[in-house]
Amino acid sequence: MTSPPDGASVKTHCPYCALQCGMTVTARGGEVTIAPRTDIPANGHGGGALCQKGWTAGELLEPGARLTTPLLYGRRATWEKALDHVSRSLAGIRAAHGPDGVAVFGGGGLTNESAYHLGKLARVALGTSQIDYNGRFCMSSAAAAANKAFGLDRGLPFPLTDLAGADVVLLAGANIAETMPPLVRHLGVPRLIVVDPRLTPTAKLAALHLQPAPGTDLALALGLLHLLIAEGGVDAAYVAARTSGFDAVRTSVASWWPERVERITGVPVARMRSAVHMLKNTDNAYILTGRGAEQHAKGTDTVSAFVNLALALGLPGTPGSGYGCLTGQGNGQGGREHGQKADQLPGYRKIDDPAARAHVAAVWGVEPSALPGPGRSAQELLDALGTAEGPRALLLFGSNPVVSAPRSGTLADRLRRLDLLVVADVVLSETAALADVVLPAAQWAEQDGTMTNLEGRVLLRRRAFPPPGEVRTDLEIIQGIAAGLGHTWTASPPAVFDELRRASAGGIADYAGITYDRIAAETGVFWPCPAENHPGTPRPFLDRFATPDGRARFTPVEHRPPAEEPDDDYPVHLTTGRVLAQYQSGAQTRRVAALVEAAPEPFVELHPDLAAQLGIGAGDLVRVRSRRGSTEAVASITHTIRRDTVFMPFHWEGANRLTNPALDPASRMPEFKVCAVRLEKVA
Ligand SMILES: Nc1nc2c(c(=O)[nH]1)N[C@H]1C(S)=C(S)[C@@H](COP(=O)(O)OP(=O)(O)OC[C@H]3O[C@@H](n4cnc5c(=O)[nH]c(N)nc54)[C@H](O)[C@@H]3O)O[C@H]1N2
Ligand SMILES: Nc1nc2c(c(=O)[nH]1)N[C@H]1C(S)=C(S)[C@@H](COP(=O)(O)OP(=O)(O)OC[C@H]3O[C@@H](n4cnc5c(=O)[nH]c(N)nc54)[C@H](O)[C@@H]3O)O[C@H]1N2
Ligand code: SF4
Ligand SMILES: [Mo]
Repeated sequence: MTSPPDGASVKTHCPYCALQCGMTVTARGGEVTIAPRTDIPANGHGGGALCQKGWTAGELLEPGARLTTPLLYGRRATWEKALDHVSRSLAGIRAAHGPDGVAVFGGGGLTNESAYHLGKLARVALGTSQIDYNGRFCMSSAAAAANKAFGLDRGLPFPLTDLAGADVVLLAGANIAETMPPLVRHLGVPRLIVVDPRLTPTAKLAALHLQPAPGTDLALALGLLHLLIAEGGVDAAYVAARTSGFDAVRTSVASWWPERVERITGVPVARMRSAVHMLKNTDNAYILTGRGAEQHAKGTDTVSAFVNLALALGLPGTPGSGYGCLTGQGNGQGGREHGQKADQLPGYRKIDDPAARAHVAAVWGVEPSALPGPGRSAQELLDALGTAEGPRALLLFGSNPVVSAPRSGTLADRLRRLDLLVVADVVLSETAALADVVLPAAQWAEQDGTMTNLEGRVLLRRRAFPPPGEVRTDLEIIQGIAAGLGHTWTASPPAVFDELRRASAGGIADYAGITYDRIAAETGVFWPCPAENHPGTPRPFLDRFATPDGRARFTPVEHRPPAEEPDDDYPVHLTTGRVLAQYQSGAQTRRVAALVEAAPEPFVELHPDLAAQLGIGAGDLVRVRSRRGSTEAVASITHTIRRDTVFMPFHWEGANRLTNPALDPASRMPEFKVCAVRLEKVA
């Protein structure tokens, strides 16, 4: 890969979230300047915005915080030595335990090319079924519900710019003012309905705030649909023409009368009625879900309940309205399409579909029978590591599960029990610090590749300058590991992308017609795009849904309580999430000075009444304990949270020692958003 000359400005995209705001990166004599692009719609209606994380992203590129050489058992090593150790260990583990003795874990921040090659590394070079990725912790419940309802999972099945025409937007469990600030600009002046147990900065913008107890959105959505039906607000013509299964859903919500829902959720009936009135009295409404509604052991059913509401209102596939999931990670959308998921092959194909296996095997030049079947989901995979039946080795790219996985207190022990842990990362994350072999990876502005943002728009990240030290790109690292296993693969992003296009051709997420040149010329191309003369598909559901009969499916679902409810020992709900200035496990943002200044330390948000009851004052150090572990955090006392609930961000190691790994049966999503805790002031 060549780099542009010193001082040249390169058009690329932000290293962080799924909005993938456009930015120009200019390096002059080692100084990096970042500016927002105006040609990329994501940056806000009219263009030009970045959040604080985006503005300060240049600091990530400074060598100080970076890994610059491979580490072998904590010592600097050459690539040759490190890769030689990896291939010899892998050979031994495979000989002793079979191909499933080796596991691979990927990330939704990797480029499409890297995610695709990581899947191929697992299925072809290692022959293992044991691959999954952190997207399982992210939008997997929304994906499962969208696949059921629409036959296709594209976070937003419409361009962001459509939201400018919205009159009413219901945001269920999304705090976009902190997690995707430029998205707020897309909303024009709609009337917002925000569903969140906290009065977040987003809820403060809302015309109506519904403040349910964590883990009760499903009951709330059933209650809203009950009211909509009772008030004659169902779009009967749409339901007849474009959907199937409404009768069963109508019957199933009949017993969800509003007073019952108020008892479960704590949301007053009058507020539910207001929400229904706002939604039914407009032709331009959107329902959008975020992690607050989704990260539950019933997340899939909860999203199905919101989709049912959207379908009854006639929103999906109707111009000027819709349902969407706000995908989170930079390549959270593309990362779930190209084969790093346990049950998937490239193009969003199913790994147990014989036709899908035949197509992908032909592209990979292997027999379909040589491809492994589905493996364990992320949390089940992490739980199996180091056990008698589980994998003995893990290759981990682009995730920091020691901080971000639920019940994280036991994970470090399991990782230590492995025969081999290899981590490819940009920095020495908490997880990398436990690795036998650490491989220094290039990051966003140092490598070319494509990213698919939350709209399903395939974008191009460009290399602005070469990586420091001996750092290699993920594709080069995968190439090196594959070579040790006897495979000669390219590490050239366009060449890998061309292969991905062929592997995805004819699949649900069809990239066959997308090229780097086209993306650059058109500022992104929406999938599916089956041919180079195909315009791409910004709104896939306008004429029909991707189900066999073209109709969207209503799914009857029932409310149930969270896996763990407060009791005498653990009397308070804990919910977790994000703050504006930190990103995810914090591996990157805890190394950026301005962001550390803005959000320096772990805290726990609690209501003044609860604080008074527990004798806790603002700024006190508090021990928070659950059945799985305990951690300490500074008390932040605020009226914006329910009395029965506390909130902790998960950007620091600690919050996830408390969380409950109860899994959703369909998506295998852990219940990050609700568990039971008790709090005490640290003396
Ligand atoms: N600043 C920042 N931005 C980010 C990220 C980041 O780490 N930091 N990460 C990116 C990623 S990967 C993702 S997935 C997105 C996530 O984006 P969001 O979904 O907006 O983020 P969260 O803070 O996880 O959750 C949103 C809200 O859910 C609420 N909530 C908690 N429990 C419940 C519940 O039971 N029901 C409801 N309705 N709400 C509940 C929380 O109070 C919180 O305000 O953000 C992306 N953008
Ligand atoms: N309690 C609680 N836990 C949660 C959540 C929650 O709401 N509450 N949210 C969940 C969600 S939605 C998500 S998405 C996960 C995310 O959690 P993680 O998977 O831990 O995500 P990151 O912290 O983004 O980790 C990405 C890692 O990859 C590295 N990296 C960055 N760029 C590259 C690259 O190009 N190549 C390589 N090889 N490495 C790179 C970064 O330095 C970092 O160490 O956390 C989940 N955990
Ligand atoms: S909103 Fe997301 S993509 Fe945009 S600058 Fe902030 S972190 Fe980057
Ligand atoms: Mo996420």
